[in-house]
Formats: sequence, structure tokens, C-alpha cells
Amino acid sequence: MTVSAFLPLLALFACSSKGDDTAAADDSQPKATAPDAPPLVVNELLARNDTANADEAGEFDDWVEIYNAGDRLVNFDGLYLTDDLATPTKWPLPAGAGLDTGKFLLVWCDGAPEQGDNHASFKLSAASEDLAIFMVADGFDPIRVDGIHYEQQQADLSAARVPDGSDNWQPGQVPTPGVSNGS
Ligand SMILES: [Ca+2]
Ligand SMILES: [Ca+2]
Ligand SMILES: [Ca+2]
Repeated sequence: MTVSAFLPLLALFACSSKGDDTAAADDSQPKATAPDAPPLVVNELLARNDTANADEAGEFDDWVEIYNAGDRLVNFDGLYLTDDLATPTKWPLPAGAGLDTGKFLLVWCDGAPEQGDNHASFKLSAASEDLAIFMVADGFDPIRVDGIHYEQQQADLSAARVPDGSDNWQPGQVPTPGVSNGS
């Protein structure tokens, strides 16, 4: 066999090898950018509800108010609420529902999801706890949308963002469940 007979084979091998290297390099690249988090915030919470307001079952349970601080409707698919940052997908926000811009959702944190779609599977601690909204998107770790770590709470007084959606958390507020925290 002559040297010239080998050349096409060598060329093919070189091409194939180069292709494999390129594929390996692509695998090491960062994945696509994560989708934008929706404009939902934890807007108010009442973690020690003695006499403030009762749920449909007549129970004075803890609650959290979620607010749409953005300019678009937010669908709840893939969104979760949790009181444990190590378990981001503890309780899914109501399936098939959403929150329009400027609107509020009251979620009872009573550990009684059988009482309705807006009853979370966990309770809030009056002493100290984390509370956060997470988003799940295919191919990504759960993404934190918003949340708060709060300290000791007083009976029948809430912690609230004033005004709604701002960074100004105020303790000791007269609760405003499901409506604006004022200004
Ligand atoms: Ca209840
Ligand atoms: Ca809890
Ligand atoms: Ca409120």
C-alpha cells in the first residue's frame, strides 16, 4: 500500500477526533440562563394569631400574604412556599391559579391543606423562622424568588413591608390580611 492510500483515512480520523473534542468542550459550558423569577414577594406575615382573624374553619391560624409587585399576571405553576430553606418545594402554591398585578393572596399556614387550596402544609413559628417563595424550572436547582428570616413575633401584630413590595419591613403592625399594608 502506498502512503497516498492512507491519507483519506487519516483525514477522516482527524476530523472525527476534532468533532469529539468539540462536543466535550460544549458539555463543560454553562447551561442556558435560568428563567426570570416572577415578581412575587412575601408582603406580610402573622406568626402568632390569637384573636386577629379566623379562617373558614373558625381557627385563628398563622398566615402569610403574598403580593404581585410586578406589572404582569403570575401563574403559580412551578412556585412553592416553604418555612425550611433546605426543603424549597414544601408546599406548592394553588395549582391552576395565579395572581394579577397589584393583587394579594392570603395563605393560611395551619398545616391543614385539607381545609382549602390556600392552606399550607406547615405552620409558622412565633419565635423565629424562614419563610420563602421558590421557583422550579426544568434543568435548574430551585430558585429563590423572595423570602424573609424573621425573629420573635408579638401576638396579633404582623410584620409587613410598608409600602407593599418595598424593602422596608416593619414589625408590630396592625394586620391587613389580603389588602394593602398602607404607606
Ligand atoms: Ca385552619
Ligand atoms: Ca414552621
Ligand atoms: Ca396586607
